[in-house]
Amino acid sequence: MKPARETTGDGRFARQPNRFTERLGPPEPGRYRLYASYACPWAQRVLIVRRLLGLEDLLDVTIVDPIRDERGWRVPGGDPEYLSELYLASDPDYRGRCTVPVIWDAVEGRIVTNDFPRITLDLETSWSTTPDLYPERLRPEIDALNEWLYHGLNNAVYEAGFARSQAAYEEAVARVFATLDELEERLAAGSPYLFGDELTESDVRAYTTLARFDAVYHGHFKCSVRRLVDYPALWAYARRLYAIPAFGETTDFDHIKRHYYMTHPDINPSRIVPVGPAIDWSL
Ligand SMILES: N[C@@H](CCC(=O)N[C@@H](CS)C(=O)NCC(=O)O)C(=O)O
Repeated sequence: MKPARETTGDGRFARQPNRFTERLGPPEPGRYRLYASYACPWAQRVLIVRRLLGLEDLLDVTIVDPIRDERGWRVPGGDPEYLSELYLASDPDYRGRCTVPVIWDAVEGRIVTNDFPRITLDLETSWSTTPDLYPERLRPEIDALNEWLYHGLNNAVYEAGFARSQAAYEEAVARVFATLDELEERLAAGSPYLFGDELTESDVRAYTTLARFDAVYHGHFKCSVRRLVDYPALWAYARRLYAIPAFGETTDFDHIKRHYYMTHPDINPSRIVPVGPAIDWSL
């Protein structure tokens, strides 16, 4: 993290805006490449949706090395060597963090988008609607739930972990657990997914944070009031999603743990990666 630029006066983490926000055009084989990390919850969303929609032949993927150093994400195989080269090729004045997920246009030789909340929605509406992960009749409700999930869970765990004051940390943690409590209640009513029997974009967004919760957010980001496994309905829901290949096969706990524990030296200066937790994700 780059705390100085993204920390407010009262110690809150304020995420940088997304620099590249162009909408994705229609698919063209060989043209677009996704750069993603298995460690990153925002990038895993795109990996899940790509797989659910069967877009493997339309959207190429490069998985970056999970360990980031001061030069940022490294690309195994070395073309380019660092993700930052793509950012600078697209905008030589770019000074922000060079983040995944990002979509590269190989025809024009530039980044189209690193606007993570928009990428999956574009794939779901312009690339394939089978299955329909963003059904038109549910869009207002999905959008509202996604906003709530972002502020209460997806981004709130980062706000807890990257807080630079006790007050900012405590406020974020309270939001995280209020959100988990409410999700537990919603799922305890008996539906398999957040919108009943239909798997939607909201499930993808909830999942990538839940999958990391006990492995890294509980310890590394100090979201330690309760664990995911302490919530019966939520834990069953997370495992139900994990059992779907698009979710389970893009979940790499080794990348997740090594990335978080080895890449934020101000939070974990020893860079030692915990051995546990021993959790059985099978149904
Ligand atoms: N694009 C968003 C979210 C994506 C994001 O934060 N990705 C992280 C990984 S989870 C990343 O690539 N970080 C690179 C860095 O901090 O240098 C942002 O700029 O904050």
